[in-house]
Amino acid sequence: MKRRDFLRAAGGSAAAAGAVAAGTGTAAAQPGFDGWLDDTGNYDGVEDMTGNDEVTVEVGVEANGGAFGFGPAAIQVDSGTTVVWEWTGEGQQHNVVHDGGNYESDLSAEAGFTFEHTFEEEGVSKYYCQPHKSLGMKGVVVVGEVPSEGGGGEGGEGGGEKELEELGVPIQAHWVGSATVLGIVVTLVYTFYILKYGESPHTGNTGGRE
Ligand SMILES: [Cu+2]
Repeated sequence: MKRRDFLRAAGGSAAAAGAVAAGTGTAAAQPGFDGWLDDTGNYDGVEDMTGNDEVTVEVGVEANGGAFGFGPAAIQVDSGTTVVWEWTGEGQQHNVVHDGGNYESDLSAEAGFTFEHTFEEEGVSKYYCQPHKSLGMKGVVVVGEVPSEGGGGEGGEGGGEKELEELGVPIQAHWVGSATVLGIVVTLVYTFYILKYGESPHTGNTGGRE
């Protein structure tokens, strides 16, 4: 009887552990910029840097398998803001090249090297580092409003479904986390009662019910 109780308690713990594993999915509620940052390892959403005349983006932050990232990868600024890119000196030679030719820096590997551009026009400005573009060293400057998912192709009503999807992931993860805690507590309480009061008459007789 002791061994069966132990197995029951162990089974409960295993179920709880399974729930933990199922809850490790990550949410991706962030604009994709038409896939521009799909292979950019350090992109985790657009950083709001509005309200500043001048902001700084680091060139050569740890990302994409080395010091091959812009930090932050995506920023939001107001019209008229000057973005200053500052080289960390890590990851060999980098540059800042606009995808469209509006601005382009020199190549440099020097810590403290800077390049700046003032963004007047509202919109999304995509840029990359020429030597490490294929590794995912890319960035975005959003001037003004951050576009909705998909880059502006969808209207207000069509976007509703996407928003629900985005909300669904964190809610599910939260629910699984609560279920895990509940499962552990139930297992502990069950084990405590079995140890204290012994086996109840009905334990092990699960076949009798429908
Ligand atoms: Cu680079």
